[in-house]
Amino acid sequence: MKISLAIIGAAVFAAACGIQDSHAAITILDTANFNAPTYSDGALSSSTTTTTPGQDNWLTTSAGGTNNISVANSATNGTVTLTTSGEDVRRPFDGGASVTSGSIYLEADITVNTAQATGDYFMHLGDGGTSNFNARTYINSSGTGFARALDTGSGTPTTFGADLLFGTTYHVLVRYDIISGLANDTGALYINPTTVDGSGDTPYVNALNTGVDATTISAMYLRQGSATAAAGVTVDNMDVFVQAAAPEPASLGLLVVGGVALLTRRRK
Ligand SMILES: [Ca+2]
Ligand SMILES: [Ca+2]
Repeated sequence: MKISLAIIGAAVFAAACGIQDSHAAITILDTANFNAPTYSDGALSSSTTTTTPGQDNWLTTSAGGTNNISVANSATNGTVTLTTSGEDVRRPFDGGASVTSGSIYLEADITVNTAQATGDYFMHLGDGGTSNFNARTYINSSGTGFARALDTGSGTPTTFGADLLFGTTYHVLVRYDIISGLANDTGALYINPTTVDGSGDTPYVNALNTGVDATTISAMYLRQGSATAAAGVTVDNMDVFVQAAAPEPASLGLLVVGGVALLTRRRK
């Protein structure tokens, strides 16, 4: 929450100064840093059912109890590490929020340890259930390292980006655009973007539109893919956010003036 308050504060300041900032109003829908005291070492969810909350409301999506996705090092700076096969998990957006239009953003810090030629997806968005998955982010082996790709829905990615390095932590940002109509959603994947929403950066790769477009996005997911295709990857600092339309600078200016007047009155 500190982050969003800081952003809102910066936005108010920017608006009051007449600065146009497209990232002004950000709403964080979901976040996970895998750190104590919220998290402790062990499975995010060990349930064999798909509806029983585990740590911090993480739910089993499939194969609970088999190669559970687990938190490590939570006392210092917790992370989760995905391998191949076994449990997949998801975390519904806080307060049951859902997104049915516009752009939605998923970000995380990832360190890839191993990858395979075929490639598989390890992180995505979805409708909160166990089968409708969108913004599927893939990793395959490439050159001496790995590469990433993004599909809007189910399918096989054909567009992998440039080679990246094993053992290096990258900040990845995924944008998914819900567009009215069938088979027309878009998106982009950014590596170490310099802007919050990637708007000032060149995408590492654009999403391939395949499968069924999203109608509702209401959870973030981690997935351990096929034994012959998936990567080994460590994940930290996941979150999902949307941008609200920024208020008009004029009305925000009045709001700031009103706030100052109120403070002045209280001090008297
Ligand atoms: Ca952490
Ligand atoms: Ca669409």
